[in-house]
Amino acid sequence: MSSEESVDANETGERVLVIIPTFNERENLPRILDRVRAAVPDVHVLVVDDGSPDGTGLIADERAAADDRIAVLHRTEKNGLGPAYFAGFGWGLDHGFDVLVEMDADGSHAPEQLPRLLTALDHADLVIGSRYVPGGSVVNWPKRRELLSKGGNLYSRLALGVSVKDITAGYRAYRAKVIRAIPLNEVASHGYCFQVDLAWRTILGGFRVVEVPITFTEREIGVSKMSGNIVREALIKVTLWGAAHRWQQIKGLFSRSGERVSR
Ligand SMILES: Nc1nc2c(ncn2[C@@H]2O[C@H](COP(=O)(O)OP(=O)(O)OP(=O)(O)O)[C@@H](O)[C@H]2O)c(=O)[nH]1
Ligand SMILES: [Mg+2]
Repeated sequence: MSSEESVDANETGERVLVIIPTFNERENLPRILDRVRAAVPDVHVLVVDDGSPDGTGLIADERAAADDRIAVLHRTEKNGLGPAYFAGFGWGLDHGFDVLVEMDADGSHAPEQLPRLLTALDHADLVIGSRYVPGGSVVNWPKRRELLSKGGNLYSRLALGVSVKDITAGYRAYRAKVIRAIPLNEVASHGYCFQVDLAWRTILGGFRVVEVPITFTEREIGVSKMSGNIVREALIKVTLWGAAHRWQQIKGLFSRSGERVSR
């Protein structure tokens, strides 16, 4: 699709782009694309493939050739989830979309629940598909993985002082204006902590964040890209952001009391 082409609006009048990052998802990609088409027929899809050695990019090209609402962004090497999404966001903004959705290729994020996220966007700038609000759930997760996720969320909530229950979640719908307001080139996070980074910047920017419950289902096919490095990066960065924020607050208190004294 070229930038001159118009973008069809969905039922709500918003032009929605679902961004699906892929690395070695050849079996999962056709399934997720079929499910998206069936559940939300009008949305556009952008597959962002990091040169998957298993040929996922070719499958994406075939699907794009057969469906003018599917496009593919090919990147030459595996460069992390954050940069893949940022490239997808840039493409979405360039092509005039109003809503940018993040969705995994492995079936963990049910396309059937996307209407729920899009409806909630009527009263929000970022909607997070949440496993940890009432009604949300996780299916087939090993205990260790669940503890890691819950621990990461609890730590982030405490360190940053935010109330979002699932700030690490990767099923999201952003209004384009939020992404436009965030200097993505300053978001250095490569691993999945870019999700925390973006939510944090969204909150600091004064945008409205809403969580809706989702059922998150562990991938059945393919290999997870989660690693110890990703967890370590998240832990260190969240701690630094929280400390920096508290420091700003403390400085603010001192300068306010200074003002009172000098008056
Ligand atoms: N383009 C691109 N996609 C990636 C990269 N790393 C992961 N992905 C994709 O991002 C999505 C999430 O990756 P997963 O490996 O499922 O990670 P996860 O869901 O956090 O971890 P699991 O719960 O263990 O599956 C999938 O669609 C992956 O193919 C990357 O470096 N580049
Ligand atoms: Mg996954």
